[in-house]
Amino acid sequence: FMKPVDAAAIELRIQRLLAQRQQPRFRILIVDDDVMLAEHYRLIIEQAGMEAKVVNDPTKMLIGLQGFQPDVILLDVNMPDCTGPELAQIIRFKDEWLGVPIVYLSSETDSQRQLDALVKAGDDFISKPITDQALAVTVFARAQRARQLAEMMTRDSLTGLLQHATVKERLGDEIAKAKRSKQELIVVMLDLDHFKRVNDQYGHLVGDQVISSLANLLQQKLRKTDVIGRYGGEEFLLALPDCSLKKAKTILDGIRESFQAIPFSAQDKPFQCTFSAGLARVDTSQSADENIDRADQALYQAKHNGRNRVEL
Ligand code: GH3
Ligand code: MG
Ligand code: MG
Ligand code: MG
Repeated sequence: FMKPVDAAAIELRIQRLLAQRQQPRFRILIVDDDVMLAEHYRLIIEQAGMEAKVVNDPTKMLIGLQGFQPDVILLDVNMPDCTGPELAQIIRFKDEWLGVPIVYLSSETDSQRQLDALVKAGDDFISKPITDQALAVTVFARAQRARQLAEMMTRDSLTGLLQHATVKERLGDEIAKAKRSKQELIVVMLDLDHFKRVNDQYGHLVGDQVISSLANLLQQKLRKTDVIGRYGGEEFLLALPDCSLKKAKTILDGIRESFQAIPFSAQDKPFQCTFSAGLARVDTSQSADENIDRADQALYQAKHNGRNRVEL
């Protein structure tokens, strides 16, 4: 009864979409005890330009999840040893998988049992038979939505930079990487100078524009591998991998000079804005917080020494 996979047209469209957005391919975890069927789904999904991983033994699903980080889980309902809804409940217990959409794909036609499955855990129910094209498009749409939401959670809405918790997490990752590679890693705390005055004189909206401008400048001037986050209101946290203290100081001084040269204006009055920054070389035996703390102390020195400065 299996039709040949006919997804070439979708694949082209989806590949083009992905290329435009420059994001990694969507990852789909297929959990189904039927080996032939699971392979068929895998083929459809791979031909539509997504990555697929198959788990046939439901008790091995958690192992399948490890390291794969799926964007969508396609879950069979009726399996030996463990049912789909039972698996879905287990997945939902783990914080790290909380946001991953679970889509049942089953020939279960009893609508009460379909509802029971969704009430237990899960997000959607695809009833078979379904065309290859509809399956590919449904999975793709789900994955795209999940990525958008995940992206929204990690980004600050004003600047598009990583938000507080995410940038700290990423700093932790970079510290682990630096420990392995034995490369130097620099952490930077950056804070706008006398920013209360900007808000008081020109209003909060203008203040927001200044914050966005600095965020844009940081993204322009730093490398793709550098980590840039909005740590607090007008505070930024940076992690610069494979960088010496001396080089980081030169880079930050360059950004500092570019920033103070930006001609802001409000109420027909031109004004300038500056920031201070504190740098610290990461000690990989210390936690992210301890390293941030040392950058913060250097920032305090920069403020103390007159602002519009970068201190080590
Ligand atoms: P300092 O040079 O010592 O840092 O002086 P400061 O005035 O910048 O002092 P501080 O860092 O303590 O104050 C930060 C101010 O930034 C307070 C708050 O009104 C403002 N601020 C914080 N977040 C935002 C934001 O998202 N938008 C705007 N417009 N202002 C903000
Ligand atoms: Mg089955
Ligand atoms: Mg501040
Ligand atoms: Mg400030």
